[in-house]
Amino acid sequence: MPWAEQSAQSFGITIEDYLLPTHGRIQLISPEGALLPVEEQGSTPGHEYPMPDHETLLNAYRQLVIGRRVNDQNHALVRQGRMAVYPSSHGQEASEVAAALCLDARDWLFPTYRDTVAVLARGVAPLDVMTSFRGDWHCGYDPIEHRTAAQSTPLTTQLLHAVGLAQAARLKGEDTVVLGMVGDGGTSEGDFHEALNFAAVFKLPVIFFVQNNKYAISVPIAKQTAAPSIAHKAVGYGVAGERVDGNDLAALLAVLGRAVSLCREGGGPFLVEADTYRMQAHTNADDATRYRHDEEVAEWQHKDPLKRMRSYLTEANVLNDDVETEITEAAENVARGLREAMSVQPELHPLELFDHVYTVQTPQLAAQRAQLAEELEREGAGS
Ligand SMILES: Cc1ncc(C[n+]2csc(CCOP(=O)(O)OP(=O)(O)O)c2C)c(N)n1
Ligand SMILES: [Mg+2]
Repeated sequence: MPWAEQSAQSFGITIEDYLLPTHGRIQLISPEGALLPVEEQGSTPGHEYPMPDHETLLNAYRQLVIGRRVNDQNHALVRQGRMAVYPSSHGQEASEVAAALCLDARDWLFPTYRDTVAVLARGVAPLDVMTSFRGDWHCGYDPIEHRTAAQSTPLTTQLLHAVGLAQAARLKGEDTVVLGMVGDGGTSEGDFHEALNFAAVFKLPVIFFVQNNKYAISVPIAKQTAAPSIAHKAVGYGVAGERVDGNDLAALLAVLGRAVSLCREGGGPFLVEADTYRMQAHTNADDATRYRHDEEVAEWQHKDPLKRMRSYLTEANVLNDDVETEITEAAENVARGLREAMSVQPELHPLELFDHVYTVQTPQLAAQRAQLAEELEREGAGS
């Protein structure tokens, strides 16, 4: 029996009900921080998700606070001219943190340029993550050591790499789960469809995690797709899709956690769409006021993932002033480290730009390298 039918049967539902996302989306905690009654969680048969335990939530909340602080610190460093570019995930931190924490050390994460907070939550040192955004080096960490690919700027290429890695891991007999991150705009790329189809046909343990933050730079989601939701796209490939409140850390951990378990047991791939919002401009090169209204941003302010989790954990007596102070101090330490490191000018070697692009350099690159070497020498001679 095909694997999806088997999973559907284990939940006591039809294959269609298994592959299609729940009606609406999964949400466990209200924007005010209250645990929602089961009938308001958006769950339908086979799409029920238990609440993660307090220890898991507190650990994730800590990453959320650090992630928000790093987002805001980096935003400031760019404005001060100390960093080249920073695509902030302010407002999306719950999705970022959950993407990393649902995985084990043996798994692999494939992030985009927006997913710095996920890479941090995966355990990569903050300064190493920021190296590429400063323009100092292609990638500041060792992808193999952290089982976290370099953050991808070419849209959606990372999903093909994610699928390829999952296939390779299977051939090696490993039980690795791979999570590939992508934005709403990225789902319009051919690579998205190819990656999903390949993963589905070969039943690979890949989670396609789409952060639908409503915009691809200035292009709104309504101009991106006519599908009822991005999660609905999964069914066309025979992949199970789920839609989750992307600002609800508890719901994200529950949905992604189950997707990881099912993938590990051979029930993958999965597509999870997080319903979230980009609170700041696309990058420092973008003026968001030119294509969206303040009222829309204010509406999402109300759904802030951090405030929601803080309220819930405080009400549950898991978080108190002492714990909150300790977490805030940890976040401040990370921010201070970033500020100090970005105030020092590293000595860079421009010619290194050409290294590691290809194993064997193309004649064109060799010529460009020679040209730059000559220009640098001339400059040096003149100074
Ligand atoms: C292949 C490719 N085409 C175009 C671009 C330019 N580009 C950079 S970000 C972006 C928008 C992507 O939007 P989305 O996938 O929703 O991610 P978000 O930035 O919202 O996180 C575009 C078109 C690119 N980086 N790569
Ligand atoms: Mg987007």
